[in-house]
This record gives sequence, structure tokens and C-alpha cells, in this order.
Amino acid sequence: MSVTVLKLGGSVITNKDRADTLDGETLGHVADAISDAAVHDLVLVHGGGSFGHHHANEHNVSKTTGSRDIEAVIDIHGAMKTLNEFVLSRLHDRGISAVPVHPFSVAVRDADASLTLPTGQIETMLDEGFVPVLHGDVVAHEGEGVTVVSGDELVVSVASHLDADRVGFCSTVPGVLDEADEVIPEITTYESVADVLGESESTDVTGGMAGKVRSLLELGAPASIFGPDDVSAFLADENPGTRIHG
Ligand code: IP8
Repeated sequence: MSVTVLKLGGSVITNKDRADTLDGETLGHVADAISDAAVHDLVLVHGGGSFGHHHANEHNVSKTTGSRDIEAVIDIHGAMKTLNEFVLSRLHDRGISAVPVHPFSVAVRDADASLTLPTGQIETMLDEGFVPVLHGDVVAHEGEGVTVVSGDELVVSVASHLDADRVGFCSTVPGVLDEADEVIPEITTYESVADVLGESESTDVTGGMAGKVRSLLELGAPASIFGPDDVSAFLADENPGTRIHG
């Protein structure tokens, strides 16, 4: 099985400056590109954008700070399920057999905060011709209640368990940018780009571009970060944007 994992950044598919607001136009373009490419064995993961991050911030929940407050849990998880339904419906409109996978129901963090995400159901979904769509979420975390799990972590986990051949991150920018705002074509160590990776400007409880690059360097497979206009190129086996391999 030759698996492709594609993450749709939360800032790409939502309006990150307004709570619970979809960027329906960009989501539509990305869904068109996915539909046109008709790639087999595709796993999609989407981020939180103005749905997850807004609610996680409000309840002061992050990847490291947990909560046992049921209102916080349901609020954050509920917002992410709503966003997931929007994504699914745009894919269904284009004839894609997209199915939801809610990480809160299946994943867990142990006391050392390491994440376990079972993937047997995802493999069978792929074998049966479905396109599983995961999303950033809350997860039960030993000793903490729940914490946030980012889409980036899910990509790393799924891609390594399924031995993915291609891993792509669709971001709002066309790749990782240097001081002159030029796309850096290749990154092999975090140190080489630490200076240019500033903090994300909008509300983001999981670390922005710096977190993304760190996660991707942990992966065995090479990964690419590119903008929404390059989804087609990535799915056509090209290497748009920044290619990252540790
Ligand atoms: O946008 C975060 O996922 P990300 C999900 O991939 C929540 O970092 C619930 C904030």
C-alpha cells in the first residue's frame, strides 16, 4: 500500500481571526484539487484554525496544560467535530468517500505525554476505498484530564504507523520562508532554520510553523510544506514548497 498523508492547515480552511468561521472558498479549492487528483490510499488530517484554537485558548487547554472541566472538553471537541463536518461535506459534494476519524475517541496520551493512536481502523478504511479524515482534537491524557493533540502530531503518528510514502502540509504560506520571504527549498536540521521560524501571529496553542518543522523532522519519510495552490502539484507526485527530511 502506498499511502499519502495530507494535512490541511487550520489557517487554510478557516478564517483564523474570527472565531468559528470557515474559509469556504479556499476549502472548496483544496477539495477540488483532491477530487481531481483521485489519489488512492489518501489520509487527510485537518487542523483547528479558528474553531479548535479559539476554544482551547478560552479554556486554557494546550498540548501540555490539561483540563477535567467537562464544558471545556465538549466545547473544544464539539468545535472540531463541527469543522470536520464542514470538511467532509465539501469532499462529499465532489464525490469523495470521506469518513470521519475523531482522535478523542481512539487516541491517548500517557503520563510522559507520548501519544498512541491506533491505526487498524484507518488501514481497513483505506482498503475499503474510504478517505479517512482526522483532525486536531482533545485527547485523554494520564494525570492531566484532556490535552490538545495537534494535527501535526497526528500526521507524524499516522504516517509512521502506515509507513507513508508521501506526507504533505498545506499551509497558508508557499513553504518555509527565509528572511527575504523566499521559500527555503530544503530543511534537514532545525538549527539551520531556528532563526527564521518566528512565532505564529494568530491564536495557535500548538506551535505554528516552528512546531510543524520540528514534527516533520521527526518523521522517517520526507515531507513537504506548501501553499493551497500547490495541493494539485503535491498530489501529482511533485515536490512543491519546502521539502523536509531529518
Ligand atoms: O491546528 C489543534 O490542531 P492544529 C486542534 O493542527 C485544537 O494544531 C483542538 C486546538
